[in-house]
Amino acid sequence: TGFDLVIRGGEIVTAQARFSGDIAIRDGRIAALGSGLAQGRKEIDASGLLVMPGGVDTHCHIEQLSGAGIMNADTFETATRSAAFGGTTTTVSFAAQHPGMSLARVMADYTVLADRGALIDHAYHIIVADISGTNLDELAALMRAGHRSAKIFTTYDKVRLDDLSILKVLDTARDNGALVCFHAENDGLIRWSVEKLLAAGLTAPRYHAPSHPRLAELEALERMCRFAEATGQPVMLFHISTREGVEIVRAARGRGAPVFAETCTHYLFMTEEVLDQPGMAGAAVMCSPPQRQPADQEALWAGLQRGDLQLVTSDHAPYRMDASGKFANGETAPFNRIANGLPGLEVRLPLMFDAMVSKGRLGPEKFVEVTSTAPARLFGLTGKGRLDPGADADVVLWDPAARRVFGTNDLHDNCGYNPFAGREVVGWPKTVIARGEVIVDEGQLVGTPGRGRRVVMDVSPAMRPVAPATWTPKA
Ligand code: DUC
Ligand code: ZN
Ligand code: ZN
Ligand code: ZN
Repeated sequence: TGFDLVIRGGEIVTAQARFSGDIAIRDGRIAALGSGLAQGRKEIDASGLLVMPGGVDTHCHIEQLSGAGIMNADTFETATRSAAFGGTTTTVSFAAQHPGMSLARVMADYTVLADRGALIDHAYHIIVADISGTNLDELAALMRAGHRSAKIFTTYDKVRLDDLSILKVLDTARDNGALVCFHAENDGLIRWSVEKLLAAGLTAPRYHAPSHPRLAELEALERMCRFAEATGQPVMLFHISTREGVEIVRAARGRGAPVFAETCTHYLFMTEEVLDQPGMAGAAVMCSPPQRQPADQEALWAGLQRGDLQLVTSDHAPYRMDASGKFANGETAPFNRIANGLPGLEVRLPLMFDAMVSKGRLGPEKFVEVTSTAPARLFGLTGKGRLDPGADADVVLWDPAARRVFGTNDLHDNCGYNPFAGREVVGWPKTVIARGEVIVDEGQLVGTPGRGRRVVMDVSPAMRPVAPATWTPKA
């Protein structure tokens, strides 16, 4: 009955509190917290370190074919390795349906990929792009089997759903217990903007920003909030990038609509100017929605502080700067034919820690809350994101004084560049423990790819439907 591992003398930080003490681990779970705990078979001296739950990144694209048919640069092995080096111990990536595919089949295919390569525990969002045939029944069955998150696009050819299909997916989630996540941008406004820019000969990467106007985000966010209200089904609005977007979410939540929302690292730490680089260099940081203005960044931070936004994810979507990725449609492709996304799994926690703890913005408990505890709680990842006895022993030992300047190609994914090169952060993960096993130690990989397990999502409080605002049929 002894402890397998005792992490001794660190400063333990959870979403609720901070205190000096020891953490004991047995059979891959937290067994005890306290001071002067009994000797473990293995001991780690954590003096001078923060001891926190490992990061939970509930929005990342891994080994996924994009709607445009371009493959991510990462496999589960390279993506989860990168995550672990950055202190993240759980990912939720996408099982992506394309029209014509059966949802059950899609999930089976991604499961094979993750089982082969994942270094850390993982779950999936089911991208629903086609509800024909038996797909809604398959979706219901997957949800009941613990795949309790669906993801819908309101834009992008091939993968976007029309309003009626969206409402049917919301009904299916409501009946079975799940969250429905959205990439919410108005498709027509984007296409209309793209056409005008191309007609004017404006094709450089920086025109990606005006091609995804703020109003496209606002229209679709508002519509999805109204759908949540109409059906009573909880929704998660991905990657809020604008000040007005925060206001829409805040107003919806104020009306009692079951709406949750995230922002991503690159909206907090980059503005639209990053796209304006010589030649095609801006392609490296192109994502949708695009980065916005400094005033939007302030509004996003304020939204996090107030709780209008509950979490910060990476939207890790790696494409190499070559013909396999960003330039699959040619080295001088117009902005609308360049793969969208940037790597973020490894940099998310260091950037957020530097801003929130080292620079003092919102503090360490809130850092743990928005990067680990809240994502785990909302998505029903019951054993993750916390350090209470019984929780999975996913723990990061963080050196708050370590200083690092990001290099041009220093990440452990397969993307080939670091979009934050040159930026200094204070604070770095020293030792990363997953289910009681050290997987990264002092910059060395120790864990074995494939050791990660699928996390079954429980029905979380956030998934519980509220009364729909629309009529219900009367007998
Ligand atoms: N935007 C998305 O919506 N998904 C992947 C990458 C991106 O930039
Ligand atoms: Zn697995
Ligand atoms: Zn998206
Ligand atoms: Zn995404």
